[in-house]
Amino acid sequence: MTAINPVADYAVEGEVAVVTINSPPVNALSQAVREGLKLGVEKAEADPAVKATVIHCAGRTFIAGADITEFGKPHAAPFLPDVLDRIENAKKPVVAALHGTALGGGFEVALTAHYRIAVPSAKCGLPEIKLGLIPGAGGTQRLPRLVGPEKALDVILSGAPFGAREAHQWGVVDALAEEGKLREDALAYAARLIADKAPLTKVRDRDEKLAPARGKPEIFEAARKANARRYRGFEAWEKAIESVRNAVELPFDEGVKKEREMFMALLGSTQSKAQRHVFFAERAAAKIADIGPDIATKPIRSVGVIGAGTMGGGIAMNFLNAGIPVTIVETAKEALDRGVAIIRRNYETTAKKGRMTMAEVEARMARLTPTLDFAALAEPDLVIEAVYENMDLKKQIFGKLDGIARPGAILATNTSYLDVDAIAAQTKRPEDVLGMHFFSPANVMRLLEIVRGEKTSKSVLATVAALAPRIGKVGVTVGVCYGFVGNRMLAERQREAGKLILEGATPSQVDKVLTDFGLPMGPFAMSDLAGLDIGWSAETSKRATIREILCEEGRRGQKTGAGFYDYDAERNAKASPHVEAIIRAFAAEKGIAQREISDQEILERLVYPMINEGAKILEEGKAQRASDIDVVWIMGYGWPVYRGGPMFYADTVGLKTVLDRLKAYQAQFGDDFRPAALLEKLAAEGGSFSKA
Ligand code: T1G
Repeated sequence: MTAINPVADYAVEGEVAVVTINSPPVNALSQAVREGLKLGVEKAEADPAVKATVIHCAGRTFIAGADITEFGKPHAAPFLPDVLDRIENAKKPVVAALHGTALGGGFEVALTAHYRIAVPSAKCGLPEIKLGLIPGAGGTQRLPRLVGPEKALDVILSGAPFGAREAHQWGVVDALAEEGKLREDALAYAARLIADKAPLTKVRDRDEKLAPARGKPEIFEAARKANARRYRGFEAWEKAIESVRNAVELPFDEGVKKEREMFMALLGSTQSKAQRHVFFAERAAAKIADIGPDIATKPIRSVGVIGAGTMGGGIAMNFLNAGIPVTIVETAKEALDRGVAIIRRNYETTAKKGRMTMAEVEARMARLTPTLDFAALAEPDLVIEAVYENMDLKKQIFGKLDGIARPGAILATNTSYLDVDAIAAQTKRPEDVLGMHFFSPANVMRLLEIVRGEKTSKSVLATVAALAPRIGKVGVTVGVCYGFVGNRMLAERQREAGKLILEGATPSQVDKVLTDFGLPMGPFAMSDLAGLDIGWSAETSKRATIREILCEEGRRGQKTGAGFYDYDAERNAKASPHVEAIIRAFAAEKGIAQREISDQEILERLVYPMINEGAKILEEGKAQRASDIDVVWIMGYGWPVYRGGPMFYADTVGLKTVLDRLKAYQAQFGDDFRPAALLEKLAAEGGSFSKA
């Protein structure tokens, strides 16, 4: 065994050379890895004793793609296309031995080998679309030559990995190794290739899967139709379709050249920079400054949920899905039965869509123990309170829970806004108390705001942070303040939205500005969905706001068929002239001048105060880093990933621009727009949030 460079070594066993890449954590195609591959294959080519070469990787996975940390930095030779040429034009068969996740450029390396062997647990894939890219090293040209354009389009447009067994059926992988015996089976496979004088088949020369697709533009139209909704606002997906079409219609070298051009253009695009930012932001969010691997975590073997309403039921499902038994507690049988029935119905709906078997539905339901007996909460390692947003009730529950939950149990509140420290103070164990703020629908939205109380112990925090990925959530640790991070910023937007419709904009215009921006829905559609009557009471209502007027008229949102919008039986929204008249009359009563308001002003007045609030959140230390705020908004509210999150977006607009616009609005509308000190500072320094 000789070292080729710090991340690659070379050995010869019999007549087979083995080039081993070892570059933790995922053998990404850094400059050193590219160099190791190139020199290793060249060494094998020059070695007369060698008749075939195996490329494989040490550690957890075969090459998992280009090194995303290198993007945007000056690229050093050898460049990936040159490395791939060396492999594909080798005079001796090259075998790629796959384990773990052979993704992106890693899978493209494998596609330039003459043969591929994989362990059954291995996965392949081209996830570049998730980074706002298309495969940039031949993936859009070689994969269609193995599986045909339709399947290649599925793989490239979904970005989803596929397993080795499937790859073997598709002819992408030529042989399956025994689990845990990849190296030896790859060597044996290479030896057989030598013995059989196996041909040096290049994927690039194969045409049998392309020929039937020639002259069939409908293949690409179908792909466009099937993906238009999902990729609304994104750029890369249409380039991916174009590039696969080139594979069918153009000679290989021309197709690869065009692929590279499109890839390089996307690499420099704001959308791809945003999506790469989010890739790292999601991983950074899991890192808590003062919580190292030395902090012991507690076992979470069972969970209690207080409240079987929409949130309690959704929260319970997350744990049932992760195989963790749940005891769900209600005060009334009817509410308990209803909550359990909704959980079952959700699972059965998933099963009807073929995404779960009925056996799995029953297995999950078997892990659920519904009860009216609060004392049952003496058992679980974690108890999550999910009753409605009323501080007195939450305090009363935690006081009671303190006397029932077993010592060392973690006590969490799902509150969306309220003071977690005040709730913790109701117990004799505030160190065991924190917030676990799920986002509705709790079994779908990936965000979990982990609200760190003043007295929350490091062990409790570390335990819940480690639990988040186990239940399919991205945990973001936030500080105690009204609305924490997401809802505190949302309040800024809701306030401005309410003012804009009194000044002349309509609910539809305001909502459309945000849906055009890429959000799934605007503030008024969102209010109708949630229900206008949250926190409203007929007793105290006095037509003081548009919302009160609508609630008093029975227009309480989608659930009543009318709110800001009118809804048909399928809950399709339509602008309501009646609501428009209410708004105009209300504004006239208040003496608010009406005017045409531009979409740009609406966008700035909705988004810039959110950014400004984000700056204050950072100043106050209620979020660890700006990218955490981006993760909150992408995972919790559907902020378009191709815009990177509110703070990343501010950097792309330019902090000086944001500051100037806030100052202009402050002069016109007052101190709701007063710029945060951090924003002033960064703008003055020409700085950015992502580098703050
Ligand atoms: N580059 C750099 N670092 C990477 C990386 C990559 N491609 N993939 C992962 N990491 C880091 C990650 O930041 C984390 O670091 C650690 O590895 C573990 O990752 C030419 C141009 C491979 C399935 O998109 O999907 O090839 O936080 O926490 O959950 O056409 O990482 O520990 O410091 O995610 O076990 C295409 C992206 C690139 C794959 C492992 N490839 N990675 O998941 O661990 S573009 C990808 C993943 C490309 C070509 C184009 C996952 C994983 P740290 P992790 P995991």
